[in-house]
Amino acid sequence: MLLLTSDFHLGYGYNTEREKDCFFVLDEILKEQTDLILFAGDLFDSRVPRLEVLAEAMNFLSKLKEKKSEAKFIECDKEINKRALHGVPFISIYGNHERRANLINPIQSLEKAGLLINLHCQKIVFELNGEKIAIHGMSYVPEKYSRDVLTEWNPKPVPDAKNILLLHQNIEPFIYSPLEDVNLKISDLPKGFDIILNGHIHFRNTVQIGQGKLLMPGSTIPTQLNKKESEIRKGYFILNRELKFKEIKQRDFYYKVAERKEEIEEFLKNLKNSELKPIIKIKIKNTSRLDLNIIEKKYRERGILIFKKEMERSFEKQKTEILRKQMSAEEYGMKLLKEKSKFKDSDELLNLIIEDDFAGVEKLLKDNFEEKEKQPT
Ligand SMILES: [Mn+2]
Repeated sequence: MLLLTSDFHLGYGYNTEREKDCFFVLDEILKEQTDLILFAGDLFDSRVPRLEVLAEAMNFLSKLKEKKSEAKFIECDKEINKRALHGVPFISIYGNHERRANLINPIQSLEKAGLLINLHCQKIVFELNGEKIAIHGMSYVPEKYSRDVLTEWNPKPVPDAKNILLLHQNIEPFIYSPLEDVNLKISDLPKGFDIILNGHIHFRNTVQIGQGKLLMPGSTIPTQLNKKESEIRKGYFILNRELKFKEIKQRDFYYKVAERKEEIEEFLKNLKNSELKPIIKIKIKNTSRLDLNIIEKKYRERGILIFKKEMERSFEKQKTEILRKQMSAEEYGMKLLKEKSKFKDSDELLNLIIEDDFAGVEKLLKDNFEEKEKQPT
């Protein structure tokens, strides 16, 4: 049996009421009798996850090593740490939330410890119950390069095998947010794969393409908190003879558009009780002037309340906001430093800061800013 999943976003909601929610999926998966786990990117919510979050991920991956799997390793077109094959192998690509150009990312760190296998324009082949399973994977590349990188790699299905391709990209018409770039179209996808498992898209979807399926399992917790996410339950896919979706433990999530205070209170009063406090997002129409603090205080035991005032914002401003949200602090810092200063070594400076290299930072800044003072006397 194969387990197909994506976008755990471990670490999402840190320091909020929801900070433990991202870990629900790990317990659920550990209860499954699976032979292989295929993961399509964004294991973490951040490129440099907190140690608390990393510890949960490592604990999960090492528990997989104690479980039984019938999958037998045949070959991989890169050298792998054989320890990663113990127990239930976790075959992964990294997503946009992990990618760190030219720096080791958290998925690659876990790979070094033999806790998972990461693919980037590579494939790995197993045998399971007399059938060959070939897993091909391309980790996230910036959208403007996605088609070129995929075309150049040109993955070919292995004959007489079940072929699964892991991706983490926008694929038109499936786009994470309408403000993001998209370069790949369904027609660009390579032919002959039984399943293309695509991460990045946080709402679940399945599309038949030719003989195969484009499968987007969605994130395992709601992160976008939009209407679409409120309509689709979270979970993962299991592939035995048939493909089956399994819902995981999660909070109910309601998305409500309202204008008047009475309308909001009516809605909140009539919510059905549930074991976990639900997430309630209320979008307030432009025209209303409400004291949301009062409503929040009165109903905070009913649910995790998120209010959003509908405002008129320019497309450009929205785009900047979205871009900002998707960038890590490091990417955003890099962008601002480049745009707003003439400091030529901004990339290096940020890398040194991220690496916590005190001496390096000091030297770089001294070399750049103290030159004038050092002139011969
Ligand atoms: Mn994601």
